[in-house]
Order: sequence, then C-alpha cells, then structure tokens
Amino acid sequence: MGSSSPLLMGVVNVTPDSFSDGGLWDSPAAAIDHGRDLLAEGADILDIGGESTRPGATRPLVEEELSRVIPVIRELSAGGATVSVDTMRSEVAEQAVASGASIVNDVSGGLADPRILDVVAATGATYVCMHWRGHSDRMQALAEYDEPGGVVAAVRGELFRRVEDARAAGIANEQIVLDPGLGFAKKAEHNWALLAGLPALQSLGFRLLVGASRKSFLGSLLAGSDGSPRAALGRDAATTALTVLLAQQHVWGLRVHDVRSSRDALRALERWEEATP
Ligand code: PMM
Repeated sequence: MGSSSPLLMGVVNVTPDSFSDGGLWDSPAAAIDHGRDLLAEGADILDIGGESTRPGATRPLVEEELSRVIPVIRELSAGGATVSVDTMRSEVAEQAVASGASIVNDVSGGLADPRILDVVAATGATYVCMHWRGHSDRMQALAEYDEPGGVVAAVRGELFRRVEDARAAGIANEQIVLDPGLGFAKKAEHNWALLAGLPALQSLGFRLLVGASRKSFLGSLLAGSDGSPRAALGRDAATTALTVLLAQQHVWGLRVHDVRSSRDALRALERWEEATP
C-alpha cells in the first residue's frame, strides 16, 4: 500500500431505512455476508451500524439496535476483520467492544450519550469523534454557520470542544480520529467548504476520517435536467473521485459503501505516485 493511501472503511448498515442502502442488509445474516464481500473487495475496516442517521429518521430502541449489530460484530470480528461500531449509545459501544469491535464510531462526538466517552476510555478503543449538532429529526434546522470563518471555523471549534471532553474522560490523543460529519447539520455548500477546508481540521493534529459516500450533496451535484437529485446508488463515481482527492489530502480513513471502486482508484493512484519522480 502506498504511503498516501487512506484506510477504507466499508459500510454495513443493518437498518431498514438508511438513505444510501437502507433495507438491503437488514438481517444479521445478510449483513454478515455483505461484510465478507466488502472485505474481499478490499475494505480495511467494517463499520457496523444499527441506527439510521438519514435526515428525519426516528431512533430504534436500544435493544433493537443491539440485536441488529452484536451478532454481526461477533461473527465478522471472530473471522479476523477490524470492526467499527457506528453508534451514539454507550451500552451499544460497550457490548460491541466486548464482542470484538476495536473502533467506536460515534456520529455525535459524545453529545448524544456522554457516558460513551467513559466506555472508550475504559476499553482503549479507537474513537471516531464526528461533528454533530443534533439528532436526525432536527439536524437540518441546525445547518447555520454565520460566524466569521463560516462552517470550517465552526466545525473546527466545535470538534475541539468534543476533544476536550474526550480527554477529560481519560481518552488519549492517540485514540482519537476526527470527522467533519458531512451531511449532518450541513447543506451542500457546507460540505464542499469542509472538503476544501480539511487542512484547517488537520491542523488540530488528529487523524481524519471522511464520509462523503453517496451523500445527498452528491445527489444534488448530479441532479438531472429536471432538477431531481441523482438516486443514492448512482453516486459512486462521484464518491470515487472524492476518494482520490481525499487520499491526496492524506486523510487517515474514508467511509464508503462501494469498496471496490474506491480500492481500484487508490491502486491506480498508488501506481501513479510510484511512477512519478
Ligand atoms: N455518515 C453516516 C453514518 N455514519 N460515520 C462517520 N464517522 N462519518 C460519516 O460521515 C457517517 C457516519 C450516514 O451515512 P449512511 O446512512 O450512508 O451510512
């Protein structure tokens, strides 16, 4: 693997309603098969989630979330995969790590359930701390960034406050990965500004993970002549272009649905870099 290649985190949504692939793998057995396929296509990490964060989504009960993700995490980590749990709940994070997950991917950055920070500190898991302002039912109303420096300065400042809380709970800097949270309380223009402004986030000194895959801002970018957004499954070529651009920004990881196309693109980029004096 070339020095600039980010890790590819393949998405396994065990949910009936995720916006990008909802309902495709909503039984544990189907999710396990899908996870194995993603590994074969070149995923470095599998991100297993049981709560949809699509705008307007309602939350599952904690028992429901546990019954979706735990069997999948247990099976895939027993097979040797590096597993991440996509959850905002401390109980789910705790049981996921006990079942073999080594990464806690918390899209709320500790805001939804602050005890998740204690779980991460106690277990030593890697902590993906994403920028977030509120649950999906109200997040689009929170997409206002009027302060000087706009969305990039706001996200940088708000993420840094999350890091301070994580450290106060006993999480070490080395455990932390930051994520700008594309699409979470962000309009399309905010997502593009954040992609262009990644160096400002990198200047905080942490590894970065970015999840652009199949998001709505790509749907609006690729809208048809009648203005209707391109459907989620038609956004992979644009996602792959961002994979290459973000690899060139030296991000640590990319969360993607279609692992094969991103893996192929990274291979081409590595070969290109090898051939470039
Ligand atoms: N996006 C989604 C879910 N989890 N986790 C991280 N760290 N970063 C993201 O951007 C992110 C995430 C929503 O996308 P999906 O419904 O397509 O999985």
